[in-house]
Amino acid sequence: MLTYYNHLHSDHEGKVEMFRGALVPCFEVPARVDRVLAELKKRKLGTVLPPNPFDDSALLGVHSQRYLDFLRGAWDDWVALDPANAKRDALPSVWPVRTLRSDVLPDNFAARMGLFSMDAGSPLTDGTWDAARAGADCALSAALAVAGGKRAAFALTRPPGHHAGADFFGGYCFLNNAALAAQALREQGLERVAILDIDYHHGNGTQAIFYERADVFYTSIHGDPSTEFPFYLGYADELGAGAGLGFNRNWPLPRGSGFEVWHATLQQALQGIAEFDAQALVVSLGLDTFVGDPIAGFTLQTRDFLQVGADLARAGLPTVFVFEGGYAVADVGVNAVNVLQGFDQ
Ligand code: Q9C
Ligand code: ZN
Repeated sequence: MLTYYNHLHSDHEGKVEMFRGALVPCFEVPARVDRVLAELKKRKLGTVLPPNPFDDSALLGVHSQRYLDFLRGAWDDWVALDPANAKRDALPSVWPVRTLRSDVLPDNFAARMGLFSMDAGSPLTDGTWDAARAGADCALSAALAVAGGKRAAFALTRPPGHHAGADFFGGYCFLNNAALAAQALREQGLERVAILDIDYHHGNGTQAIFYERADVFYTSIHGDPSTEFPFYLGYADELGAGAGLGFNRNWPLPRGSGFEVWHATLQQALQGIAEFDAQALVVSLGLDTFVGDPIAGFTLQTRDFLQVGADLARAGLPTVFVFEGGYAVADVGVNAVNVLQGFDQ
């Protein structure tokens, strides 16, 4: 498995996230990717390369200019408020919900943080832009490798991406790596691209980015948003809109679901991808479906991930894997590489 490894991922290292009214240590930590890299090397599963650099303009097919301008400058703006902020993560605290305006662009930093975010669980730090930006390069590099004829490639990066929308961060995500990969495949001439999201959480950002498009089919298996993050998207009745009607399919499963039901659901999602007649596949590879995950509720076992990889290979499509969630740090390396090895065999 050709892997593009984000060598700058550890520049993004949040200290705390808001959880049930308290600031708690971050779950989304650099060790997650370190574990996957160590396991890839241990099993000698192909070449590991740094990403190729892409121009910022490559992000504009997915993200808005004003969001990118905000994100690039946010840390310096935060520290400019108070030099003591250099030692603190930036978190939002106010949001433009219904009846408030999201077309304005306040000067106030807290107001801009809220305008461009969806939760207070995603700390923005000194290295967030550099890490996320290099992660986008990994996703674009993997997409170009696959468009150029590679059977598969893996973007090994953090922070993750699938909760990030065209103009907001949240759910630990800042730039939507899977969406960038899908858009790059389209721009390389692949006419129909499917995104299969198997992270425990619904990829609200990815869904929203492609919701009105017929050329990118988004399908996701995830914890029922009625009880699970991101709560406000990911229901079964979200089928796409406008030209995109029929090109979005969600498979919410109750908290506590195990591999038997999850695996049967995967076959249904793959059938949708086959019916769409996809020419390439992007997999949002979250490993937080694992039984030991501290913030999720499915019960997949380590061995199950080998089977998942084998099932994905049977789709027979050029495939870009993008690393998303998975917070059982001691197991995330073995679980992720099991998917990739199951795919390669
Ligand atoms: N403190 C991804 O897996 N907060 N994001 C959960 C636990 C949000 C997860 C509360 C979870 C987002 C990419
Ligand atoms: Zn997740």
